[in-house]
Amino acid sequence: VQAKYNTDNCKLISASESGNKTLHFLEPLTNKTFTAKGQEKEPYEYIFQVCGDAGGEKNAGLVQKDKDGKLVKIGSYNKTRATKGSDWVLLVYEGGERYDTHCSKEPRKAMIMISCSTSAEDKFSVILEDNQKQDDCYYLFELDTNAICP
Ligand code: M6D
Ligand code: MN
Repeated sequence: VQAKYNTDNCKLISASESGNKTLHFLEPLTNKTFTAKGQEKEPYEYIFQVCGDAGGEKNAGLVQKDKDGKLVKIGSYNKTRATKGSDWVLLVYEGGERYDTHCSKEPRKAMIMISCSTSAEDKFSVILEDNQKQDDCYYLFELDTNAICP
C-alpha cells in the first residue's frame, strides 16, 4: 500500500521550526487509523488520523461517530498545534464543528497526548470531553505508542 499522507499535510496554526520538527517526528504514525469508544453513557466512537482524513472526512484529523453513523468533525489537521517533550507530543486539532448550545458556540477542538510506550501495541483512548464551561472546551485523548520513543 502506497503512503497517502505525510505530516506535510498538517498545517500549523502558528508555524515555527520546532512545530515543524515535532510534526516530522510523528511521520511513522501517518496512514494509520486509530479508533476508540467513549464512555458507556456517551455512545460515541472516535476516529483519529495523524495529518490525514479521519473517517474519510476532508481535512478532519479527528471525528466523532454517533450510534447512527453520523460524523461530527472534532478537529482539522489544517489547524494544528504540536508541542514535543522528551517522550511525548501534544497534538492539537482546532477548527471542528461548532457547538450549538455549549461553550459559547465555539468550534470543537481535540487534544491528543501521544506518549512513548514500550508496548508493541498502539493504544488509543478517550479521556474526556470538557464542555461545561464558557469557552476553551476540548476533547482529550491519549495515544500510547512505541513510534515516538527517544
Ligand atoms: C453532541 C456530541 C457531544 C457534544 C454535543 C454538543 O452531538 O458532539 O460531544 O458535547 O453534541 O451539543 P451542542 O448542543 O452544544 O451542539
Ligand atoms: Mn450540536
